[in-house]
Amino acid sequence: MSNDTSGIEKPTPNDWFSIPEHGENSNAETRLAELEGYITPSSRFFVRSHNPTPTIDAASWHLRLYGDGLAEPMELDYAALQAMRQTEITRAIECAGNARAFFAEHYGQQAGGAQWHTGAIGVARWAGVRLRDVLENAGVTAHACDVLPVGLDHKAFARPLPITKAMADDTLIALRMNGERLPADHGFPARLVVSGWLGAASIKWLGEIQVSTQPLHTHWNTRDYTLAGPAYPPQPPADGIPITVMPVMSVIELDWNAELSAGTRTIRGRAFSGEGRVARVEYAVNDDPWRNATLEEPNIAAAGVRWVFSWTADPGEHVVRIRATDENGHVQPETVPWNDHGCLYNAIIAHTVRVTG
Ligand SMILES: Nc1nc2c(c(=O)[nH]1)N[C@H]1C(S)=C(S)[C@@H](COP(=O)(O)O)O[C@H]1N2
Ligand SMILES: [Mo]
Repeated sequence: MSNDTSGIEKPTPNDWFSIPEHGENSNAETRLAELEGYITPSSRFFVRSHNPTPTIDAASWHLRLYGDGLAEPMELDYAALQAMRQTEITRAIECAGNARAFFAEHYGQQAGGAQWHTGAIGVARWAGVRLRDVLENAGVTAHACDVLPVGLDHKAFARPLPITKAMADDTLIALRMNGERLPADHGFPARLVVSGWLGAASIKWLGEIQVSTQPLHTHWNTRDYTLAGPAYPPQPPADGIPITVMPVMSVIELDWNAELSAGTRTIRGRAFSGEGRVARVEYAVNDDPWRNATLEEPNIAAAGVRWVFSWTADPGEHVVRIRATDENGHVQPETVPWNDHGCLYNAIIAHTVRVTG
């Protein structure tokens, strides 16, 4: 059933969310057309879970740290994490499968998985403890290589990350989202926020963290969330290239196949790069040349920027294209090579807009 969101706790009304085809009952994407402002309210933040939202009692919850990369195993409860130094960062979380539906548009064949349009991205203020502080308290050794956070959801979701990323300033064990305790659907009582990386790295409902002196592998960095297919060499034991940083991408804050009335219209959207700040956003209407959109403050690395342009819309069918460039000079491409899991579709998208007279 494609409209079933029974695995999500919060309301997912039609004016805030659309439900991707071939998703699980715990998937809902944000309708970007209904958003205002830089921060995505938690009530409207997309949900991408592989299992229904679990109910976790913070009073009896523990985070267990173990593995041969630590001096000794350790357990922390909710109060202990709250008592540690808290840091707040503003960051996007974007699913690696965001815009997967466009593989079908482009290649005439669906890539397997939830058919997201462009709403599997959101920006929030995340507050909590640096993962580095927790690892250092647990006596992380110089030989630590990989860190494996494990979720407490049914069929525990788990995806490793290298120790260097785990120790970064902006890798957090978040306890709060947008000034409130984490909502259940977004990982209560604690989730990881791995800045700039695919959403799948930001493990929700954290239960365990293994620290290993050896490289670690799970289904989620070997058989999914990889770039696999004819254009990509396998990296055994992975079927392709395990995805890390998210590429430069833009979204337009209009519904898919939007209808507008004729006149001077303000077109808005966002652009994002996992690697840094966005340097430029351009737009092109029909066959007109590319022009610069205006970037609005704030412009935060790995959280993105809002852009705007004014358009004199005449009645008829129009095609609007957006192209973002990040500060490292990476530009959204015209096409993205096919990959079997339908990940990292960041090509320029042709938005059809119907203008009525
Ligand atoms: N425990 C757990 N963590 C998880 C997931 C999951 O299914 N279980 N999904 C991941 C994926 S694929 C994404 S894109 C993000 C989505 O975060 P959100 O639901 O808060 O938007 O959570 C990640 N963390
Ligand atoms: Mo994801």
